[in-house]
Amino acid sequence: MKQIIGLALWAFFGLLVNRMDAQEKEINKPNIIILFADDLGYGDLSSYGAQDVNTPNIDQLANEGMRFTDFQVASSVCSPSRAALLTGRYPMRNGFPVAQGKIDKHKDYGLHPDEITIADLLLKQDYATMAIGKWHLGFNEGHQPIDHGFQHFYGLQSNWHTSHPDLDDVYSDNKVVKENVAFETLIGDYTNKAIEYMEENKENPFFLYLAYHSVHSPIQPSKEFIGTSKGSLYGDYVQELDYHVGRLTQALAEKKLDENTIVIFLSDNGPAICHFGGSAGPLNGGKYTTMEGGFRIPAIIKWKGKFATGVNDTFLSSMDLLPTLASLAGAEIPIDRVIDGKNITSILKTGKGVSPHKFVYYYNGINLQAIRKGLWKLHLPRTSDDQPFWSKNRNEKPFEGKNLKNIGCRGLIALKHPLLFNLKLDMGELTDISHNHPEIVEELLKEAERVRKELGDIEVIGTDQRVPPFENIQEKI
Ligand SMILES: [Ca+2]
Repeated sequence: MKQIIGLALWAFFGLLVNRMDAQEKEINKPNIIILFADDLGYGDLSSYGAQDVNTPNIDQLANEGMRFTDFQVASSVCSPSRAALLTGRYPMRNGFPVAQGKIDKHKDYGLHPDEITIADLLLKQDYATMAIGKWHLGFNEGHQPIDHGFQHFYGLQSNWHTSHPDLDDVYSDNKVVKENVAFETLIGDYTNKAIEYMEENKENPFFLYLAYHSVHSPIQPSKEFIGTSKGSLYGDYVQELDYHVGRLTQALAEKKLDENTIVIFLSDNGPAICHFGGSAGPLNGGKYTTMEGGFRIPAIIKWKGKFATGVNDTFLSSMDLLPTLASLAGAEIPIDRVIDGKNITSILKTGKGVSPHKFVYYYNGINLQAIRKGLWKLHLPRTSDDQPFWSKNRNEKPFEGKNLKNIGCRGLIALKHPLLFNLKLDMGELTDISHNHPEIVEELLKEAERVRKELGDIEVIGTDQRVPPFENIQEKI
């Protein structure tokens, strides 16, 4: 009898310990919020040196978390940057190298069903998952957020626009719930939804991907924000974004969720300076270009009490988020494919460590235009014809190696010879030093040849390239 009681007690305590282990694991799975701004430039926030705007809420996030000075996205236009963040893979690899339009040509173009997203991985770890805001990775069934690991979606399929009847309609999951919405109402609506979602899921781990339209065109802040900045309407628009980020971080603190929530704030690409304004700060070029102004973005990561704080200069990529977040949530990182991002958990925890990236590639559309290795960046020769539709300018004369200051927002459209920059000394890419370092030029040109074979280029299909389902990939029509 004693033996039986002993066994029963042993089994009972065993179960109790198992249950406590399970609960412990649940508690340790952090909530994850990615706040993805649109077209916000490297110099658009006061914490990144902006003088004519005041962004106290995002600055506070930077003060309480880690602010990165060399964080890159994988494309300088919306859709490919988003595809790379969500899959941890270069746009050439995941099949989404050009921005998507509501055009007949792109009707079958969407994030491929075989791609694995951060949401897919976290959903398997029992996370609640939701995308709010701008999707821009496919219009049709099979390509929606709910087809890519998000249990719920609330937002627009693409950029807000009145040029097509569907582009100003709000979707909930895959159904239209509001038609012809006024643009200015979206940012508050999204923030309300996000706060509701946090409340509903405060007892379980959740992943919220909140992709604001701000500060993409139309530069149209709500009327309460007009005239609030020292800058233009664009500055007001940035301040409106800051206000809503503040509402979210405040709600997190009020719900006592901030100790178990990782908040990641970043932009999808640089500012559309030529068209709408914005600032890339000390960087050259902006959106649509492979200069640093297109690819290097403001990025802040905070996990109260768990991650290091301060300013970090390590060269990192938005593609690193997939393996990092997967590892923090206890998810398996896919091994049946190349994941270009690296697990940067130890850098986030300690604030120390070197970049895990040996080489990083800058594609504009399907054209390989630059390669980076550490502090070195080599721009590769190209013609205007090699450029995707957003960068073509057939009247542009090839750049001859002078007046890099004057290339402005258009970037280097045509280039006859490679240009080499030392980004540590010259983050503005103003002084070509290719003649002083022929060995670096040679090494990077050799790597360009290698990666073309793997990821593709103009007229080269790569061995690990997913090709979009339409002809003349770089053309709009
Ligand atoms: Ca964008």
